[in-house]
Amino acid sequence: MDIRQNWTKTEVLSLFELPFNQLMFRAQTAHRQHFDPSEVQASTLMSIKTGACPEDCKYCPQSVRYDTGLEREALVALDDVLAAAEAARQGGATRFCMGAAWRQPKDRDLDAVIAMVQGVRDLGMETCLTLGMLSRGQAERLKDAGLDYYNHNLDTSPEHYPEIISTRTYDDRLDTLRNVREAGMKVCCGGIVGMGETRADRAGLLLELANLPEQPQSVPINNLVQVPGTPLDGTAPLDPLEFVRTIAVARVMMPASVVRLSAGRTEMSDELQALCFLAGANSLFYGDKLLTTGNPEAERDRALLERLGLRMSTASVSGPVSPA
Ligand code: SAM
Ligand code: DTB
Ligand code: SF4
Repeated sequence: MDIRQNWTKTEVLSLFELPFNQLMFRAQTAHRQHFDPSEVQASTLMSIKTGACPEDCKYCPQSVRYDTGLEREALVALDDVLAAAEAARQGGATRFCMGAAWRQPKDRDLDAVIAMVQGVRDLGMETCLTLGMLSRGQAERLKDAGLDYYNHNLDTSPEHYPEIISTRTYDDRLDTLRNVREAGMKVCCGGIVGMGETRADRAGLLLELANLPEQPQSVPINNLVQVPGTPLDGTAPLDPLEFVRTIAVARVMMPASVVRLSAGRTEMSDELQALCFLAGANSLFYGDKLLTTGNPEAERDRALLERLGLRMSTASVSGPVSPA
């Protein structure tokens, strides 16, 4: 297998520095060794508990510390979750991802969330949760309930991290990822770019992800959605071609992982998204909303995929396939 988990920062930076066409070729080559390059996996997100989060993540509209005008909502009722999941399934999504603005779930919260996981599974969809930190016991409860994926992002490089979040450490995040992994669930773990970080920080994030004891099965790359009221609103936007490079380097370093073109697509042209797919992205969030902010309308995404000759996978993305 060509999966390496001993990358050095120098190597990662040299990937970023490749001439654009060379980098795209490397990414395409890696992509085709593990996946059908015409297939894209679609996940739909739902916020099951919104706002009033005690953490201070500077990008996030849901932190209680920033006045973003967001209305807080208690845990959503099971029937509403299942109705949204069924609509997502009918629209073509294969995975339903439920997010809660918690630092860490309370054990009694998990009872309600587990009923949601079981209900969504019964619809025939893959399930994903993102609830904040998890203890080993909580991870095991979710695994036993049949949860497929747990999303917990590293967000940025260890060096840049203290600029972004002070209420939980990088090591806290690594602990949660270990708990999820050791409980036997699939890990969805990525980060955010466009937060004023340097290229070395983007390289540092990808280095951490690729060198984890097991590479995450799913790697969401988010472009910061700037929300008025959050400290990062007004940050100078990232050069779009640097965003494409970040996707391509992620693809080269984590060739067997599904790389998701995640938040920030509303602000992207079709052409930029096409470059991201060319760079090896093979998943997206599908549906008019992310958690609290907008996402391209499903109709626009269907049209984009059709224009590009890409198809949504009907199960989890298949791979590996022989090069086309
Ligand atoms: N509270 C849980 C946590 O932080 O782990 C789960 C929900 S949290 C909203 C999930 C992820 O969304 C964050 O880790 C972050 O990477 C991403 N996110 C939040 N706000 C964002 C924004 N404005 N732009 C891009 N990504 C964002
Ligand atoms: C991830 O990496 N991106 C998603 C999902 N995992 C949970 C969340 C994006 C949130 C964007 C801001 C919002 O809509 O609140
Ligand atoms: Fe809370 Fe998650 Fe937002 Fe951080 S990213 S403030 S933990 S909801």
